[in-house]
Amino acid sequence: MEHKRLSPFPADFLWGSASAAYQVEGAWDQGGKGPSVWDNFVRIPGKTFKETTGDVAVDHYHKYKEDVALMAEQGLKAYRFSIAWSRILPEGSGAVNEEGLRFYENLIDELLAHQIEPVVTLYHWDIPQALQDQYGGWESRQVIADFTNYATLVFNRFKGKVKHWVTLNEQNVFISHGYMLATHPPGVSDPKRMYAANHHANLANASAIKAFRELGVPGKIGPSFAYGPNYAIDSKPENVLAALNAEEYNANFWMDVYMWGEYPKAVFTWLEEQGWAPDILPGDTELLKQGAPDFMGLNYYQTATNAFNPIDGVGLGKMNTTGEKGTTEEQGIPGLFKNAANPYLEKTNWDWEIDPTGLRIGLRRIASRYRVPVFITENGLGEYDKLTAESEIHDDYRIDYLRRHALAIQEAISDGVEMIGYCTWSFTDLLSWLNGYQKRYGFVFVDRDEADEKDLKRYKKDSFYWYKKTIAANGANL
Ligand code: BGP
Repeated sequence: MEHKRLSPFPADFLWGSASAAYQVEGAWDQGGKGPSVWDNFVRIPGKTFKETTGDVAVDHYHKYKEDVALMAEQGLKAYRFSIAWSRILPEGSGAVNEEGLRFYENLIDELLAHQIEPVVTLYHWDIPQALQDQYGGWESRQVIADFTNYATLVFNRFKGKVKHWVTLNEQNVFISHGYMLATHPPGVSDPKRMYAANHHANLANASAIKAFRELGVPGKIGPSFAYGPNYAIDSKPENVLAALNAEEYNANFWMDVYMWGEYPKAVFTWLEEQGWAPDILPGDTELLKQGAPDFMGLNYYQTATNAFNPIDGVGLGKMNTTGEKGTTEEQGIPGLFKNAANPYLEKTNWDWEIDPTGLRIGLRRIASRYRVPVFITENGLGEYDKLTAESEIHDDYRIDYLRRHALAIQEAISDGVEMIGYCTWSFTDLLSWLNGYQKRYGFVFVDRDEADEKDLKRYKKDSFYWYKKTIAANGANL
């Protein structure tokens, strides 16, 4: 279906950009902040690329005014950032750290003073270490009440100023990396524990949304989900079935629960067979259904292409965290599906397939299945960038990536998908959890690397100016 004429972006479309507390703030032990699980995890040898940490990150905690000034210069309409739970509640629950609340209040006020809408993520992976120590974090049902208490505190403090709220960022990623791949904290590899923790995260998400409504907070709330739409490698029926398995297992398994409060039947049956199904207690389904989001937040980076995988086939594989193209290992779920290279798509140096049409497909699938507006809360290109002798960064590859993805959004809008906005990942360069500082995403280059914090000076990349023009034209220049 090719549109001859594209519909324009809505007049109030939020052209934005995003970050997460641990990846930008630094000041990990300042301002009364308690440690989060990431503060400890990065100190375990071999866990991150070249042992990088977010101790200093890009020092946004101290440089936020400078960063907001750059956002204002670009004409950004929205800035998505996350609140570090342990800056507000150093112990996870109990005593409130007013200094932490004040930092975010200052940031929000600074944004509003420049007509930039703050989009607040409540949780971007940094659960307080105190809760991990006390009861195993997401593995205990106690986390539902504690997360709701934290969310309520933040809602009450910032209601009226913040109109779009994100509950959990990429639950599918922090749960699978934390409890299956062991590449994120708490570094566990145990499917039974993973599905239990995941169920608690679902309940915490629903409970926070329910509280949001009960408090009468004006605005909209939803989770941000890392969705990579699945394709079959070809039309061989067993490969098409593998792609369906992947879509149900990797996507519907989360989004159906957010929207409908129920797990997809086939996946749940499979989990029961393995002995891994979470315990669904009386009242759980009711709570999940009461916590249906107002929008689906979509973090889109790539699609996945799938093929048949026999019962004794390939399992978990290593990711490319070095930027050496072609080092991603083959992976899948035996008996369900495996991933295969898509012959039609180019890859980044970290082996992420570049697929703007996949974004249109993903938007269409979400809109048709769930009938809610979509807010793209992340999309971007992680690449090596070079600061020239003239202090410029010629990231035409990033402009090309973002332009094609923005066009795919416009096509989806023309298809009838209701869109709230587009937050690119990321505004400044920042720490990539497992890939250090060399995998850059920003419109603004930050001069530091793994070995040396240097002066953390900010430099506008070519993409900065491109996005500025795009925002000014409300996307009419794509
Ligand atoms: C998403 C996360 C972000 C960010 C991004 C890029 O999964 O929500 O926090 O890191 O991916 O990923 P990476 O840094 O691994 O390249």
